[in-house]
Amino acid sequence: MEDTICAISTSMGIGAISIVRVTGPETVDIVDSIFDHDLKNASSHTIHYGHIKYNEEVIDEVLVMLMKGPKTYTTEDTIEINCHGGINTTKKVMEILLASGCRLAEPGEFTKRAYLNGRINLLEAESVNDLIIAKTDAARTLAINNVDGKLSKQISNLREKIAKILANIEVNIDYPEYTDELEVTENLMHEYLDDITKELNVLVSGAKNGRLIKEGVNVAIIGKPNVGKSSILNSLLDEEKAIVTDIPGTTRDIVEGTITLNGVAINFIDTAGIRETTDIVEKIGVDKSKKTADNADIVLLVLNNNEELTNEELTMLDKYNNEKLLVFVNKMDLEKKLVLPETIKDVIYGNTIDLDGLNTLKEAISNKLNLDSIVNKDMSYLCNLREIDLVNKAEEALKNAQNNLEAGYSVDMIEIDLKAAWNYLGEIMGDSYEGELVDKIFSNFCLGK
Ligand SMILES: Nc1nc2c(ncn2[C@@H]2O[C@H](COP(=O)(O)OP(=O)(O)O)[C@@H](O)[C@H]2O)c(=O)[nH]1
Ligand SMILES: [Mg+2]
Repeated sequence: MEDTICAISTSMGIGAISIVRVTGPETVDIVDSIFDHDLKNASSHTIHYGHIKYNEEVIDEVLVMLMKGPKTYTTEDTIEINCHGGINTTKKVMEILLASGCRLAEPGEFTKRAYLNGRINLLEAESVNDLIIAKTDAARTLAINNVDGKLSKQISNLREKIAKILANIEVNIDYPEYTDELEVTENLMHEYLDDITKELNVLVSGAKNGRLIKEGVNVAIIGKPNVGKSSILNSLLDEEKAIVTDIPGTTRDIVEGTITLNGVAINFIDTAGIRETTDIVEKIGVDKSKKTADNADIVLLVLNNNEELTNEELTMLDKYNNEKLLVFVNKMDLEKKLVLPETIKDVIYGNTIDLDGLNTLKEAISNKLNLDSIVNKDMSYLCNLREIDLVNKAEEALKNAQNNLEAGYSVDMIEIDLKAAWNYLGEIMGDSYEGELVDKIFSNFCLGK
């Protein structure tokens, strides 16, 4: 990293303070040249009050945080200038830095340097971004846990296990005369693979939770017209978001709104009532409703307690009667005419006038997603697609290893799949491969004895 970069780290708008950040080898020299106090001889991790000056003109009164490497975010010399907020001053300080030898940083370049300089791994770097974009409490907790390296540690431990097995196999092959080293028999290999698979499965299934916490959950509210879908959305959101009338077919386009349950974003999507119709606009709405339901994480089918079940509703019960269906029987304040098939399990009863019914609905959604147990202060799940793709590949490689072992291939053939799994897990954290594996092998065994 030859050059010195700078960027505005706070968001651009009117505010009391803006932070301009500088990092790289020339950091101290550059900032010293535009600051009216000596920074070159100052000790590290100190704060300096003074003025940014350019061509004898005072630009701003600032605080300069001087942090010399390696104990900095990027490990390089870093300075943060706390200048006055507001667009003009902040931009001016940036302009002066650029004119004095800094280069404008690319997005994420400070964190990229932290990674390339070995201070954090790729998983932790990605988690920094997750922390910045987190919209809910759960997403924030997950991100900060991942930044702190809990997940990295879990993955590193698993890789360590795989590396030990690989080392064992290598020693068996290359140094058969070392009889004191453990011989990897087929039985032992089965044991090893089962153990690793179990640990990997925890990561794979945890990733589902990670996605749910990071991205939130989509709940499609569907049902025939006039059962109270839009009323439910409005009551949940506590605002008149969707139009409610007693005219069937009022909702035609999708209306959405988000609430938080256990710190997780739950996005409710109100849809047009599903029915046969010749109205072209309503028909498009009905098609959209069906698509929304197909793509949703949870389908909330609303029925009217005051009406008998229709064939169309039976079809919907049938179609979504799997993991993702929740049935809400609305209008319980009216006379009961609805009879539900006994096979339908997850049913909540209520009305949109009385809040209790909706609290039960919220609870049912939380239970269905298991939010109570998956959201906790110690959680650590993979949640980025790049990472999840790699953990799935690692799982695939392990399955191959299992299959090949069962098919009677020799243990050293299994080594190829194990190596692949080890590599994929390493890629999650951006580790380099062969060299590290070689080092590992020889650090585990005292072959020179
Ligand atoms: N009695 C009663 N009427 C309700 C209830 N929920 C909604 N409604 C009424 O049912 C009609 C249709 O409601 P709406 O939310 O527009 O239904 P949608 O077509 O399914 O979106 C409106 O007149 C609502 O006021 C309820 O729990 N009890
Ligand atoms: Mg509606």
